[in-house]
Amino acid sequence: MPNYDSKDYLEKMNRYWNAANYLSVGQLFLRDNPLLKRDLVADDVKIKPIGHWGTIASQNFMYTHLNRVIKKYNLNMFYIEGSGHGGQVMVSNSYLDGSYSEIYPRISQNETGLQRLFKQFSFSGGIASHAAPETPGSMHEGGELGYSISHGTGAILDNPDVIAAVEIGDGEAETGPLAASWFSNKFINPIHDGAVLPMLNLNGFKISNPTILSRMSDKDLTNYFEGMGWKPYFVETDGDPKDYERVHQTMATTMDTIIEEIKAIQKHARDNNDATLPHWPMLVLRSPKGWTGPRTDLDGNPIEGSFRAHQVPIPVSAGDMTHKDMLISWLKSYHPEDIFNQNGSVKQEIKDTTPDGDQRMAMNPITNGGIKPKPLDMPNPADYAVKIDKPGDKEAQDTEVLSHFYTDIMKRNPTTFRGFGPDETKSNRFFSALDYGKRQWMEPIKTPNDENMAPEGRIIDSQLSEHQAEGWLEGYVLSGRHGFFASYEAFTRVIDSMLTQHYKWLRKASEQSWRHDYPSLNVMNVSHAFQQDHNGYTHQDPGMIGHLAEKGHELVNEYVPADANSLLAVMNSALQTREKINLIVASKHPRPQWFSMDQAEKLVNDGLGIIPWASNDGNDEPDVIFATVGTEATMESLATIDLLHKAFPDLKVRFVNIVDILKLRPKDEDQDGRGLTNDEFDKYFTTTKPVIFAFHGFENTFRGLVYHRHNHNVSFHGYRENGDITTPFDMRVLNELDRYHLAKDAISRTKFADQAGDFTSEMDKLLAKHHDYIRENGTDIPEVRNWKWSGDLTKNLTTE
Ligand SMILES: Cc1ncc(C[n+]2csc(CCOP(=O)(O)OP(=O)(O)O)c2C)c(N)n1
Repeated sequence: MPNYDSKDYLEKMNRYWNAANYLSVGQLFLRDNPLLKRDLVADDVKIKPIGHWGTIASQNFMYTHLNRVIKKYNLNMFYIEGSGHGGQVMVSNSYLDGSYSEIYPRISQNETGLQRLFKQFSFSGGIASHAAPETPGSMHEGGELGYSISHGTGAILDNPDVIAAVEIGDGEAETGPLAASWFSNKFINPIHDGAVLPMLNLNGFKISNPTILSRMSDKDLTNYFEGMGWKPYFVETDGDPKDYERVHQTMATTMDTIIEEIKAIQKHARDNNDATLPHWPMLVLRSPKGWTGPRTDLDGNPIEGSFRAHQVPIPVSAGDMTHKDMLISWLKSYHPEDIFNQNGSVKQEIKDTTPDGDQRMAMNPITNGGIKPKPLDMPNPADYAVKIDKPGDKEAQDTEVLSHFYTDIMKRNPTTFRGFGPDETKSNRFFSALDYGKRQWMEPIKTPNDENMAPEGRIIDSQLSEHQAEGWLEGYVLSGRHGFFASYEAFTRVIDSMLTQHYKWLRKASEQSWRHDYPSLNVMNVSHAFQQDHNGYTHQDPGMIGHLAEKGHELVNEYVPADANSLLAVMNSALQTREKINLIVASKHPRPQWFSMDQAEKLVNDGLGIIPWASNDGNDEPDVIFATVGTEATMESLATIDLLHKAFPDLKVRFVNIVDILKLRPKDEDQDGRGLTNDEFDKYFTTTKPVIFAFHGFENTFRGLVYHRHNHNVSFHGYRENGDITTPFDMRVLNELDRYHLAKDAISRTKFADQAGDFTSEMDKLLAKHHDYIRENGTDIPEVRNWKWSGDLTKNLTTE
């Protein structure tokens, strides 16, 4: 075994670091002549070098030292590249440890492979300029900054042997999500979970500004991080940043201390069953931006140690070779003759500093679908179903019913299923799951003031941060486990760009044949737009439906179940899907229950269905079709049918409930094959009959979904951006999603329109009564409060 502390070993590591830096600069500029064996000519250089230099050498330095501690301490570790845009880092290091060529044999370990490696970077038909799905060892989409610690934390939950080495840019550290994510340590259980090692790179600059943290003193930084529960260790390169030997020595000693401390924390906790919240160590590396690169630009301004190092620091390209000597001397400063053999392969003594097999960070299985991933062991959702004797007879809280299902999933899958949320699990009525699973919480627990808290909880919802909760879930599912994130509907908008980034990850990852797949990301929008009567307008926004629908891709599912059994059937399906973003809009307030478990399962399998007990059109074409999406839309439409049937007994009605709303999209439109064909659509909705489309969501989202269909006789009633603190029914009236507006609209579109004068006046009177009554009494009119589905419509029919 080598002496990892010897001068000789550190000297080899320095050569390895040089190699990684050489490869990274080569990727930025070159498309040929990778070993500079001949004079550098314009054709050897990219026409437009694109990429980032500033972050590279410091990250390569960290990677070099992580390789050392992995070998020295036999670690199971993976790397997250937080500051993004330094795409060469993980590529260069995985090339040096051989994994890149194993995954992409075209990029071979010789001069031809090097040439291809250089050319493909940030190049048409090539690879991204930041850590991406095509990057071996990455489980983190590095384009949008801010989520590195949350992703690392999600991945090490329930993975006690793993350390997430998370590099964080000092610019990235200024983002809201990253600043919030220092709190992740409050939720890491040293017995059952692994560890996160944050490595903050204070390189001093962002794109063109200094960074805030880098201008703070070590004392203030120490106070800050200690206050946040971390124990910071500083490694600084100032003095002479080129004094590499000293910096390697300091870094090696510091990394030893950090790893030994992590191990000691875990050993103590595990030997003594003591999960007391520790102060986990972290690294702060102060190094110049653009370290080891060109020192000044043509005007004498500093590049190294300045924002000028951020992207491409010197003006060399195929079109302008005037300063090619700057590039050549920069590349040669890494001594390629000490790195490469004559045929372009990397010298063995350099390769010897990297770990082997799956211990290479680029090959750690946690970053590629997880360590021994397994499907969930699912209970039967029918065991939790609400028994339906007569549709609408019973009320239930859909999420409360679902919670019992979740509880048993937790029991059957004690280390692979978790719930996440921003302090809303109780508000969203997941009572049973909280009672059984508890919230994971490592700070002191104060009973009876606290409730359902435990160091080994299965739900993490005790930080009020949508970014954190969703980011942890992403880390958890990208490392092969299962779960859900449940939040207020209006505030999942806070993380809509995170969902976009996750979507991009899934899309690109699915194009990589070597990547394993992942469990889906389940996002539950509870406390939704029509159940915010107590919080009002600020809490109403169903826009996530439109945001994700716009992707036009099968990677997104959107379910809006109308009752508890439909929600059970939806979650039973969603939790078993792979590589999707499942958006589920769920009701938490007591609402009438409609569908038997069999009906609910069929609705979810088919995506939508004609409901026989609410339709009297038999085999004929109806006079009007009610299409509904969601709890309130379904209840109001059924109430409308009751009103209409009483006034117009001959009116032929068809009632269609839609659960899987993207089924409405035309088959093969955009990149989505799941939708109904026109023939299928016409069977549900005819080509000419009026469709009163009542749904949960902005109207344009649904207009877009049915725009290309034959039937344009569709009237839309969705969320019209109207709201207030008011009564539950008034929330619907304000958006004309209530029974009285629906009834007026429906009848006016049928052959009974001419006879509808009295009926319409009656509806207006009821709306006026409602208006005055709620202002006087603060509750809904008795006609609404006491309404129950009559079933009169089908009383004399033989439908079930
Ligand atoms: C959320 C987000 N905002 C802005 C950007 C644009 N951007 C890319 S790199 C960068 C500066 C990053 O600085 P830092 O994290 O310190 O990284 P480094 O200095 O290591 O390059 C910015 C603002 C981004 N990628 N993501």
